Amino acid sequence: MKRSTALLATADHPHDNAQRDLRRISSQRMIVRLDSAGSSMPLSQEAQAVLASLGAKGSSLCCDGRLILVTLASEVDAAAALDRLRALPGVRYAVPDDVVSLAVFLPNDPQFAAQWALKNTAGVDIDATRAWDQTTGNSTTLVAVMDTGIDYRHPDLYLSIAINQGEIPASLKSQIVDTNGNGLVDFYDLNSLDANGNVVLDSSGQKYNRALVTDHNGKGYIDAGDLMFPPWTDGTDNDGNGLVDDIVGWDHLGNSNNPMDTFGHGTHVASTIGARGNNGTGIAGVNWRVRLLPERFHAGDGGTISDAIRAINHAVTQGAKVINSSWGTTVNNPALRDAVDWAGQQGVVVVAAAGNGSSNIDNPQVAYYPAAYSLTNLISVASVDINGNLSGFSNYGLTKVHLGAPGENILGAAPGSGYAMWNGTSMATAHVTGVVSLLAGLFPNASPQWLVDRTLSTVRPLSGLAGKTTTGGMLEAFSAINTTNTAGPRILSASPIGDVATPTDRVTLTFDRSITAST
Ligand SMILES: [Ca+2]
Ligand SMILES: [Ca+2]
Ligand SMILES: [Ca+2]
Ligand SMILES: [Ca+2]
Repeated sequence: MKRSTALLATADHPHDNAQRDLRRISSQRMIVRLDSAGSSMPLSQEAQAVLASLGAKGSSLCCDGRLILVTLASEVDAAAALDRLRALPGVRYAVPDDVVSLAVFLPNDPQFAAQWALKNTAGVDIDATRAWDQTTGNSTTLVAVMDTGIDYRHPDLYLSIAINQGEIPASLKSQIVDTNGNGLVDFYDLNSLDANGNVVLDSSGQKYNRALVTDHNGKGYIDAGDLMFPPWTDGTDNDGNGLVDDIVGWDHLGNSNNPMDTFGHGTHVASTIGARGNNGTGIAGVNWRVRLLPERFHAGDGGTISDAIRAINHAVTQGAKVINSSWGTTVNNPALRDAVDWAGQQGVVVVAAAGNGSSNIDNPQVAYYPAAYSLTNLISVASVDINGNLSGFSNYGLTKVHLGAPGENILGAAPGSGYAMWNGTSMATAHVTGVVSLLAGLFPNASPQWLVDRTLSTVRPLSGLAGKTTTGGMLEAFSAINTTNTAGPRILSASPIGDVATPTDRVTLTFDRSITAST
C-alpha cells in the first residue's frame, strides 16, 4: 500500500533493527497502526488485555482510529512492550513515538557550542542557525577586513582569503581549473576542493592545479603564504593599480604584499565574519563562504588616517561589498569621512565599531569616527552581552549608533592555529559585517542603502538598547536574510483612491519611510 506521510514511512521495516528502536525510544509512548478503521472501541478485547497487562493506556490518534497512541506505565520495559504489541492480531506495526526537532542545522565545528553569539538557549543570540537554513554565504561576495592583517594560514581561514584575480599572471590563470565552480580563482581551486570543501580528482586520480603552486610553508595545504613566491608573484603590477603583487590583500602599514597578522585582532574579527563553517574545525563564522580581503593598516598600537584611507581605496577598487571597520578615532578628520562616503558611492557598506569608551558618541566632544559619521552606507555598532544588555565598555548614541551585536566573550581564531576570547565593539561589528555579507550574497545587486536599511529594519528590540541606539535593537541574522520577510516600506496612503470618475495618468503613494528606486 502507498504510505502517504513521513510518519507512516518510518514503519516500512518495523522489525529490522532492534538497536535502532531502543535508541529511538525516548519516552514510554508508542504509535500502533491497526489494520482497519476503528469504531468507538477500536481495540480488540485481546489488545485491551495486553494493554492492561502493560499498564498502558490507548487513545485514538488519527486516521479514523487506525493510529493509536499507547502510553506505557513508567516501569514497563518499552522494547518488550513493542514486541508484544507487534504480535497482536490486527496490528500492522508498532513504533516508538520519535522525537522530532525543528529543521535547524547545527554545524560540526567542535567549538560551536562556545559561540553564544550565534546560538544559545540561555540568553540572546543573532539567530544564525535559522539564517543558515536559508544561506551560508556566497563565495563570490568580497568583504574587506581593515585591521591588523589576517593569519591567512589559519586552518579555519585559509580557504576564504581572497585572491586578486587581476594580479594572477596570465600564464598561470589560463591553466587553473575552477574546481568549486564559482567563476573565480580561489583557494578551493588551488586545493582541488569543490564548493563544500570535498577533494575532487582529475581523470588520473590526481588533484587539480597541483602543478601550479607549491606548499612553500609546509602547512599541508595551499594558502596565501604559498602565493608570495614566483611564479605567483612576478614583480609586476599585473592589474595596474599601483601595487606590485597585491595578490592577497595588502599591508598598507609596511607597504608590502604580506598582510600577515601577528597581533591577533584582525584574525579574530575575520573569523567571526567568515571562519569556514561545518568543516569539523574550530568555530563557524557568520558567513561560511565569504571571500576575506586583508587590508592591514594597523599594528595593534596605532594606525594612521592616510593608511586607513589607502585601505578603503584598495578595498573598494578590489570590489568589496562590505568593509569591516573594527577601529576608530576620536578625531573628526574630513578626509576619512570623504573616503567612507566615496565607498558608499561605489556601492560599498562600511560597518564601524562604536568604540569602547562607555561614551555617548552623539556628543561631539567624545565622538568616535568613522562610527559617528552620518552617512547612508555606514552602520555603527554597539556591543551587547549574552543577556542583551549594553556592554559596560560600549559606546552608544541615540542618533549616531544604529544597533547592538554580541561583543563579550566572543570566541574567534588566533594567529597560529588556535582560538581566543575577545571583548569589544570590534567583535560586535564583525557579527554585523557577517550578516550584511550574507545579505549581499543573496542580493548581489542591492545598493548599500538597501543593505543597511534591511539590516537595521529587522533588529530584535531590546530594552537595554532603547534610547541608546537609533533602532533600539540588536542584530537578527534570520530576520535580515529571510527571503519571505516582507518588512519593506508600507503604503500609508494613495491618492486618488476608490472609483476614479475620469481617466488619470498619475497616482500618488505615501510610504511609511523614505524610499529609493532600489527599495
Ligand atoms: Ca573557484
Ligand atoms: Ca597590483
Ligand atoms: Ca604581480
Ligand atoms: Ca570551522
